[in-house]
Amino acid sequence: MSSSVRKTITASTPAASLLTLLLALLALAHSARAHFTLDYPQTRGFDEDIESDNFCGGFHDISAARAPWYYRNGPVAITSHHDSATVNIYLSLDEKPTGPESFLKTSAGGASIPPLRKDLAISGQGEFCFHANASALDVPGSTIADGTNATIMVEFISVHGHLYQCSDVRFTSDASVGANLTCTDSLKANAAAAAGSTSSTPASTSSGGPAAPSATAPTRSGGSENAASSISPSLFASLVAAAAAAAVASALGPGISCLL
Ligand SMILES: [Cu+2]
Repeated sequence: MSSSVRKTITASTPAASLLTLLLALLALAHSARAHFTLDYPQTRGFDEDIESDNFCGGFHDISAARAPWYYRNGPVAITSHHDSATVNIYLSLDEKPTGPESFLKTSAGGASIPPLRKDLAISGQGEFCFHANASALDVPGSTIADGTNATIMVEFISVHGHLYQCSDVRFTSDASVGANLTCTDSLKANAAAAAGSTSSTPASTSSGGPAAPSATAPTRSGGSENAASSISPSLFASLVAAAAAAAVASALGPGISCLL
């Protein structure tokens, strides 16, 4: 937080002191919230400041160790820090993807690669998990089998634009890999209907997924913001609405405030 902003809001009234406290808590909450994270399979890396880089959220190098991933219907788990978002899951079959185009076409032969999952509309903050079936993809000239190296890229579209995370994996046909995750495709009803009617979404109908209107995931927001909210929800809301919008935006820098 810049000193000029802090000075402006640190007037000597109790309300201003409370506002200062709230802004400090909000700054903490922001750093803990971080748009979205890829939780499984393991992300290449996460930096919220460069997560909008459409090549793996700014992490361009292959991970030292690939994670085994059940390619016939494996889980992809994220945590969303926004109330609503749309998720796409892409796949590259290149040994070393060189850019976002590696997730659209193979480098050898230029065959197009359909998305693993597309237009997954999610509602509510917290953990979400989707199944994806790479074995259902038709990619001429490429082998999709046990032992194939691949990279998964998750695109998360929210009020903060398009954000990306990648995971380097090695396909396994061992269904027990990742099976310890509780993975239910928690999509909004409208997204489920859309996915169900999209024949080009190969993985969407496996395990009866999209038709189940399991609606929204439970809201699990970060501890910092909960602490701030519990001071007084209505005061919190009005202070934030009146003053924090401008102050937090300028204090935290352009473009990235999870509260705006
Ligand atoms: Cu965000």
